[in-house]
Amino acid sequence: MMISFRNLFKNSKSEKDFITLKDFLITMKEHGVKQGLNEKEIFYIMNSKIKESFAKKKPSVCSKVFMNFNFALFLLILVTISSVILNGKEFSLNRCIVENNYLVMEITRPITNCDICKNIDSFTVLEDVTKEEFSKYAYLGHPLLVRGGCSNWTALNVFDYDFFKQLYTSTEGAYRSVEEECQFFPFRTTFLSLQEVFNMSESRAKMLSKDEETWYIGWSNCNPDISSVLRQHYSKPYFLPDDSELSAIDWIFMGYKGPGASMHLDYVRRPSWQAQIRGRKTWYLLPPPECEDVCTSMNITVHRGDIILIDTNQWYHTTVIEGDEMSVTLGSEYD
Ligand SMILES: O=C(O)CCC(=O)C(=O)O
Ligand SMILES: [Fe+2]
Repeated sequence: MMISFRNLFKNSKSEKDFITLKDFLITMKEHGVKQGLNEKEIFYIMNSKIKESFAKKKPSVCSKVFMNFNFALFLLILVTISSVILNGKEFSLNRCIVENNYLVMEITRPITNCDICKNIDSFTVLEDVTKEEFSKYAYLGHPLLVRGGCSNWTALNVFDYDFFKQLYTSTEGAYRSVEEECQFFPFRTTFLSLQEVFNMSESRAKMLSKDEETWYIGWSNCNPDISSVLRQHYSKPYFLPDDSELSAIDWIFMGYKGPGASMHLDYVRRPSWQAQIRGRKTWYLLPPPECEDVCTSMNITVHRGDIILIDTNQWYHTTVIEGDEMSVTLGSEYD
């Protein structure tokens, strides 16, 4: 029988420690970014703080075994992070602490409360929803779709490849901020940066010939100059609670037909919304393994003008771009 780390510690007090470790890493990262530190500096401080906190703990007889596990976990995280750095791969502290490292993600995530899918087997689809109605669903963790939720945004007519290319090439420091503070997801392409995406041939960028290789990429924006332009064309989704803040970071995913993001779980603080600005995208969700008895997998196709809302920390998700039109989405987290 296979015993996973999670099964081993399910319902034990270690679950609490996983939450603490996750919160600790996220808080450290946020403080570092605010203070203008780069990723390597944040990583260095994180390491020394974690070491410090382990050193301060006085091992009691009954907690020795558990502390050994914590130390092993710490080593595992360090080894994994170091190997990612040594391999020269992108290591980012924004959306995922260690990108695409499912083992680290899996062992550090808290056990899901399976109420997120109790008695539901598909997305809850809302239309013309009021703020008051939406508030009944906002924090249940059920996957939601608000049909036409962004249909009045000017972004629908403005955001496209040329718009983003022009914005990023004409804004001082915009590419640098993606490299240094934000995150770039090449997915299945060989692009190394957003700048490379905007340097591809016109024919591939617009898929003008059938011979062109399809592409799909994503990035986050944390550049205030870019944000202020983007925000002239969209706003916080109208149905979100008044006290819910619009996060400073926007996520943009763009590209053509075929597989999008591969199946993953995110490592962020809050649930996410994503507005479909152009094209069509299908989302496939899987519940976390501990909820398999209660929950089912589900999928939905999001059309231009719709907004999808998912707690991507709890639902494993993957995406597929449908049709021949370019898919453009803009999203953020909500609280
Ligand atoms: O839009 C996509 O293709 C993936 C988005 C995603 O993984 C997310 O928003 O968490
Ligand atoms: Fe995700």
